[in-house]
Amino acid sequence: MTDALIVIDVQNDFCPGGALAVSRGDEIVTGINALMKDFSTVILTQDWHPAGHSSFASSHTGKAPFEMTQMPYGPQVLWPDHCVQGTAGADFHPDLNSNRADMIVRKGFRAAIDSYSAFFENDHQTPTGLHGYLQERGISNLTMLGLATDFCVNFSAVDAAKLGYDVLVREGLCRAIDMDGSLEAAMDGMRDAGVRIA
Ligand code: VGL
Ligand code: ZN
Repeated sequence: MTDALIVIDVQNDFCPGGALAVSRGDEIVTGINALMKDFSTVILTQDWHPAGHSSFASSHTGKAPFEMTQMPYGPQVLWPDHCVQGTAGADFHPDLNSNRADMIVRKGFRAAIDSYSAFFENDHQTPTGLHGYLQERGISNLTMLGLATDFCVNFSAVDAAKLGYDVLVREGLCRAIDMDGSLEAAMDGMRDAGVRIA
């Protein structure tokens, strides 16, 4: 009863053919569905940006996807347009058993700020409400997986560990973007934060 499975951003745009495709991102869906059977609580996160979101390179003149920019809250990678609210790319992968979700956390819906973590936006301050939800339900142990290992899974797992949760990341049920060593940095950062990796 104190455990939850948190499935991060298993959405069409992060799967092959999507706008910000993560290599082999679709491979994890069957395994995630199977693992859901071991949990009484399943929570999904959904990247959910308005058109013209400030994390999109297309919103910044002279910038290309995967370049960096400086936001008021710090450095930010600029992405191809992805997971725009109400589009097919923002939908969960069609085979993901989204019916199992008790709760769907949407994030990245404020135009001026990106949100990798399921707990806080990229200013590390604005809460999504997930912590309050878990606390009210008495959930203290989190298993996390999904897309992408080095961005949304990483930020979510590190924030969860900092908030005091016992956190396990199932690496085999994650896939990474892996730009400029971001995967290795993320794995080190998660371990340093006390996240267990299986
Ligand atoms: C993600 C980049 C931009 C993710 C979301 O789900 O890891 N990455 N938006
Ligand atoms: Zn996004």
